[in-house]
Amino acid sequence: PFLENVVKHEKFRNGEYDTSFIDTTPELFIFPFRKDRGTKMLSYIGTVTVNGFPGIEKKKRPVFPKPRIPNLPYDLPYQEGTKQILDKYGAEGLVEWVKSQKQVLLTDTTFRDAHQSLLATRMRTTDILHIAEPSAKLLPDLFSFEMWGGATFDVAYRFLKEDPWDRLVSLRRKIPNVLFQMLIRGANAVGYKNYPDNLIREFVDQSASAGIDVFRIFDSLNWVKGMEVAIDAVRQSGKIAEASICYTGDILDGTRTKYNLHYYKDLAKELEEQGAHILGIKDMAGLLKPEAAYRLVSELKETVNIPIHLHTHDTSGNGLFTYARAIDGGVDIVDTALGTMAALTSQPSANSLYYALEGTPRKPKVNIESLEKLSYYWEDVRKYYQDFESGMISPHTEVYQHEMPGGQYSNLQQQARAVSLGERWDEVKEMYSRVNNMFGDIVKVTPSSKVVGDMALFMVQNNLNEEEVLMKGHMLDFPDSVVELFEGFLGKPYGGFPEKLQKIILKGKQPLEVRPGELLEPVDFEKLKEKLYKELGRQVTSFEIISYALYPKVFMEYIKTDEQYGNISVLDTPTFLYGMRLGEEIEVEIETGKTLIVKLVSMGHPRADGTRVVYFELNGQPREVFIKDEN
Ligand code: 3PY
Ligand code: ZN
Repeated sequence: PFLENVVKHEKFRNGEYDTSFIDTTPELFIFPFRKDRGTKMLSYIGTVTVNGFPGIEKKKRPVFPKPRIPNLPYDLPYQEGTKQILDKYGAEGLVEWVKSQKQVLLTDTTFRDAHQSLLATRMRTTDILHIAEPSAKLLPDLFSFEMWGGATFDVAYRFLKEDPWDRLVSLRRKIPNVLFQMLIRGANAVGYKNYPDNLIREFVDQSASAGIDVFRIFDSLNWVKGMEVAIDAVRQSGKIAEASICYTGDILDGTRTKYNLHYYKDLAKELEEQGAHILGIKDMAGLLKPEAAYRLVSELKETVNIPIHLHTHDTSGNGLFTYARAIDGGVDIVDTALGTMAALTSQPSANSLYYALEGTPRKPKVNIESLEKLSYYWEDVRKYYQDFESGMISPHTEVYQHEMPGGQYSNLQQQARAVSLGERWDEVKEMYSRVNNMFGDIVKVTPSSKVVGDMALFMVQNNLNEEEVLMKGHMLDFPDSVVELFEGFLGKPYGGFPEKLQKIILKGKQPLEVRPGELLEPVDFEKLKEKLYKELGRQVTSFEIISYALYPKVFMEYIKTDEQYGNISVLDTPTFLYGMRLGEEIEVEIETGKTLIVKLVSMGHPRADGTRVVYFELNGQPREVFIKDEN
């Protein structure tokens, strides 16, 4: 440790030392208390057992059934799939292959949007990894697995205390045959604000090299300028740019003309001209009604010459009907989730769509038994995350009123609970729609949807209505995200912002006239590398540098937890969320072939200093850890 302290010391690293360095630098003799991996892990288990998991009510670990993993012959090979088509024939070749398909192709969103939408994005890598190989072997004819991006990136660090890049790399190893798809928010990447252009390029490059094949790119205000850099970066990387239009409003409603068919056709044409390989229609809230889907898809098929990939959410209960009509209209690919992770705020069920299309020429090439078997697994795993369920148990047609994205519903609900507005959730939903009108009816999808959500929470919390905001606005301290939106940091909404409200919110600041990326200083990756080397005292990976550039605070907090508890992503989810029961024994595979056996023996009473001693056995040896009781 002494030598480590020397080489890590700033003066030593900068070459500012002489023979008196050791005598004049007392901190070289301060050695961090190092806990071994086992003790770190026991500290985590002890902490969550004593104090519960942040954000969910503390309770005794429930008893869960063992998830049913399909039993496959051990030597069942991987069948070649779309990944091999891309690798052999490139993006253009893959596009030609898609166009030549008569069947409708499926994307499975179970690994990403389904849990983002149903379980507040809390699905852990270990639960996905356990079913990855069976999924690849049982569903080789999928177009893609959507498995990364969107909110999964920051939630992994923030709440799951795991590294999202590890998820990507380890899943890629288990799924070599089907395309991997991610959701990227244009200039906002996987974040909630615009980033410098070179960061977007670096993020795309690294994601492509780590395993992403299809990038669904969108802009939260449908502002094509905000997508240009990402589209170009994806094309440069040789991967597939699926540039998307976000669907909002209702093209069937003659009284709401802002987002009409012409608007979407112009946008689609523009995206094709920008270099999209595939056109995505991202119906993030599930507002696209069946007949609107038919009209939109058939018109867009006439407008562009690239395949169309439709994404919806089943919140209203109309999702399958929407897909059926979109399929009549000629859509090439649709997003579905496995039955037990489908419906409601998630995607329509792949299992149901299979049966819905029986007897039609466009029935997807997928094995229904495989879908059912994989659904069993998710039925079991979903129970682990019961505390993150939104409570929605039946279709909500009110989504046509509030227009909240499926991926936002359970997350905003968590946010509302966190600021003690859980009881006023109905008001928050209603306010969400009123805020949209105040903002001039904007596209609502991350991050613009988050701003609408922040403003709705702000207004409900402060008991404000629209008139009061206009009257007292000069005295109100609006959420930062609202000010930034009106400054133009998320780009320009179609039709501009309502000027009066903009003036009130900006309080004299001038809005941007250009693309935010043009003003932001490029990230100096070398400098960041140095900085992180100094702070962490070790070499860092390109992935870590990007994560730090995107989320400095969140990333550093994750590092702190990692130092405190070690790699807790290896814990099973019941233990991770609920800790252990007295007398219980678990196995933890901390690395391939190395397993720890942990038994919770007993727990002492709180002592005068507020700590409790928790007694474990680790591989049969007694161990105790001291846990601060926060209750
Ligand atoms: C995201 O950006 O995370 C979304 O899923 C938007 O729908
Ligand atoms: Zn979605």
